[in-house]
Amino acid sequence: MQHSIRILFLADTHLGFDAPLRPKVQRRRRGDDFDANYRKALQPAFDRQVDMVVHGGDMFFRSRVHPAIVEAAFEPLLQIADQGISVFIVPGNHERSNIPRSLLHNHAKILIFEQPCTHLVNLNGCRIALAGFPNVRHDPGTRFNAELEKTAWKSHPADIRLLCMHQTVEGAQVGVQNYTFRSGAEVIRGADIPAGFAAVLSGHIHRHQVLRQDLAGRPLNAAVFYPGSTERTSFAEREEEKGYLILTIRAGEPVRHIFYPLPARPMVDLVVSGQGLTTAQIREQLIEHISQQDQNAVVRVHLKADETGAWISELNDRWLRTVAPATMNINWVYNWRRGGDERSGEMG
Ligand SMILES: [Mn+2]
Repeated sequence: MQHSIRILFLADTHLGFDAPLRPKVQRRRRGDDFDANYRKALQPAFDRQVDMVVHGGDMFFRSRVHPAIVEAAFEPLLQIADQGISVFIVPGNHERSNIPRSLLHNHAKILIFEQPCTHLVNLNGCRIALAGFPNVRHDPGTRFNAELEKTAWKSHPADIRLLCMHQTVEGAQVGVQNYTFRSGAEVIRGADIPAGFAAVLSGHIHRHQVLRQDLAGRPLNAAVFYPGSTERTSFAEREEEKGYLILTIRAGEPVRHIFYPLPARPMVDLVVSGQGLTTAQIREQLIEHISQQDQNAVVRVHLKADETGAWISELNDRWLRTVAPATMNINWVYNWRRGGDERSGEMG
């Protein structure tokens, strides 16, 4: 009887987010949450509960991060690879040329899809082919077929084929309003996924989801698995559970998956009406509102008022931190629009 293959699949870890090496302001940093969840997500590999690890891209939160953060991120991957577990990495939109990946290139068990290619792994007599390509930023909808062709996935004999990428596929949903990607240059059509793959493993979409059909209701040739990000990277993700996937694969059978949730702190929008109030009254109102929040919350404060000039320098972010518990992240958002999900309120 053939063994099944277990794959730990995580993506969009965005390490380095709110993690300054020499902070000018002493306050709780969300970078620690990102780091902790990254390590929690990798634990099944340390415990040897999986046969391989795939990181679906956006390991870091932007294309330039301090070498110390890169080193800290690679260290657990090197340890896992030292245990003989293969680690596959898809370069995401946040990391292409600027991340010094040479630390990883020297390890035979760490394989990075620097260009379109297919890696072969032999596990328990089962030949697994992982085809993949780095994030295509411009016009992936049109270029998908060509990128896939460049991996030469068909020319490798295999029992199981997987496609690894960092892209948006038709039908993927994001945000509190369930924005759905339908068509356009940045969207890969579901119908373009060819028959022959057991599964598509993709990063990039921060909400965990599994796509099995296109928007016309036609079944996809292979399910598209998004583990989602391992932490909430913006307020648009405030209602999403975060975690990672373990996929169980057996030749000729549908891929099974289990989503393992990771801790995420509550995210709160605090809207204060300052209309017709004095600075002292606004101060009291803010103190009252803040005291009602979870002390580990990530809070962004909006004020609805026409005139904000008089009190803004007094009740600034620094002041907010003095009245909030030290365990809270809190700051003002000035460019808020009702119903907007702009990526404001992030802490740099
Ligand atoms: Mn991302």
